[in-house]
Amino acid sequence: MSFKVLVTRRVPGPALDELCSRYAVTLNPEDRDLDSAELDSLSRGCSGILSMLSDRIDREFIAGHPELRVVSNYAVGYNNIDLAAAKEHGLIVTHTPGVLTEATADLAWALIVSACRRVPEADRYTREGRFQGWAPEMFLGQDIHGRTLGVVGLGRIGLAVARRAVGFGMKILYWGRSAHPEAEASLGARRVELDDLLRESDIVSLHVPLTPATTRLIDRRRLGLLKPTAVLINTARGPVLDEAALVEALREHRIFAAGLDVYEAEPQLHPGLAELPNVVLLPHLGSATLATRSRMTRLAVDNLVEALEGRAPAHPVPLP
Ligand code: 8YV
Repeated sequence: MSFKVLVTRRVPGPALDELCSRYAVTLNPEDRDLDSAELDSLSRGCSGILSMLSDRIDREFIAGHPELRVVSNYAVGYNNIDLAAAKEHGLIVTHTPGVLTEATADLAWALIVSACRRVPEADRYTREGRFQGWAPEMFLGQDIHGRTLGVVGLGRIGLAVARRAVGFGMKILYWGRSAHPEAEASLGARRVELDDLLRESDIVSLHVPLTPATTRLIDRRRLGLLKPTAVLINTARGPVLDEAALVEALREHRIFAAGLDVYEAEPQLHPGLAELPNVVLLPHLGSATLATRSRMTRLAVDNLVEALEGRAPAHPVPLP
């Protein structure tokens, strides 16, 4: 049976072509997000949507599209979807966990190394022709090896980040809803209270999903607990962190540096953030490798097809 399906952005990999040959697919031809009016009109009569995390699938949208049976989100996160409304309307929601874990952990480490060793700052300096010779105090950074990594949220991605820290001879602290005896045994990770993790860690990396409980988890008070030499990394979701308070902390050198892949009002940056030299800024690249994004396409397409064909998709989002 053929279904009407909307794909809100072109995604890499052969699975998209398979979807297009199977169903009546409307594919956003432009390299930009759909605005809410476009999303609304292009979704008319669709049974399925392959959505991006930038598409707001809120209560009003869900209520306005009663024919919709499945939203297959092209991301592990699903904070763009109103799950309570999905449940009320019998809508199936799926996501793409697992396949992007390692790529996102790699990117968190790219930010750790870049922020600790001031890589982008030094790169700019060199290409601007300002390198006049080696100097003993030029671009002094923070050691990574042998220091303490604090992982906030030891889920799939947090654990992959922690595993990499073993190669750097780091001590690992973690904070999370539940204990992880396996990580404690194999990585020597120690579970601590969040405030203690912030006080004791040299590098703090955020890996919690965005929920009401984690919104502004790292607020002004908690930022104040970090060491003046600390480096803070966020590859999770922007609103987990108070970006205005972070700008102040960086400007006043109350922490050493930060590395961000996500922002509170993405794609906007908090005023002043881009002017600071002690922050590394990336445009939400967590899973951005061709292989990973192609695997995400495979998963998102399979989830969509399974749900539309009346079978259980492999990666449903549990509804509240
Ligand atoms: C992406 C992500 O970079 O999966 C997520 O939740 O944030 C990352 O994989 C992006 O979401 C791709 O849509």
